[in-house]
Amino acid sequence: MSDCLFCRIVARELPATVVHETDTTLAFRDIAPQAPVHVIVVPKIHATDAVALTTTAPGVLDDLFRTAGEVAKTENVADSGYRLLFNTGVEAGQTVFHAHLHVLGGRRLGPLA
Ligand code: DGP
Repeated sequence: MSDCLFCRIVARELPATVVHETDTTLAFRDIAPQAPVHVIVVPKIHATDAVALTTTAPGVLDDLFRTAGEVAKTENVADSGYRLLFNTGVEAGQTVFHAHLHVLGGRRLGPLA
């Protein structure tokens, strides 16, 4: 989708600090990090949110988690622990309507609001 921010990052039309890439996923640093490690993992295919992705490209959800696991290792938070989070819909705080998995770590994270 040409007007989707994360599609444009996937297409390399917009810059991002990429930390990991597979055939189906791209992982890059969040522009406004909420923790020392804050990486966004997106499917290369467009889907509005994670649940929509289960219909659009079911297997890719597994790929997102696999990539998140690799990111956790390379960012050195795999042993200490990290948070994986999908915001889904406006009330949950989703602001970019292309499915994305947040990988957060590097500090003790508080309870979810
Ligand atoms: P969410 O609130 O769950 O939709 O998360 C969207 C995240 O995307 C938010 O943490 C900030 C991040 N973000 C927004 N615009 C950009 C951008 O242009 N580049 C990067 N790297 N991250 C962005």
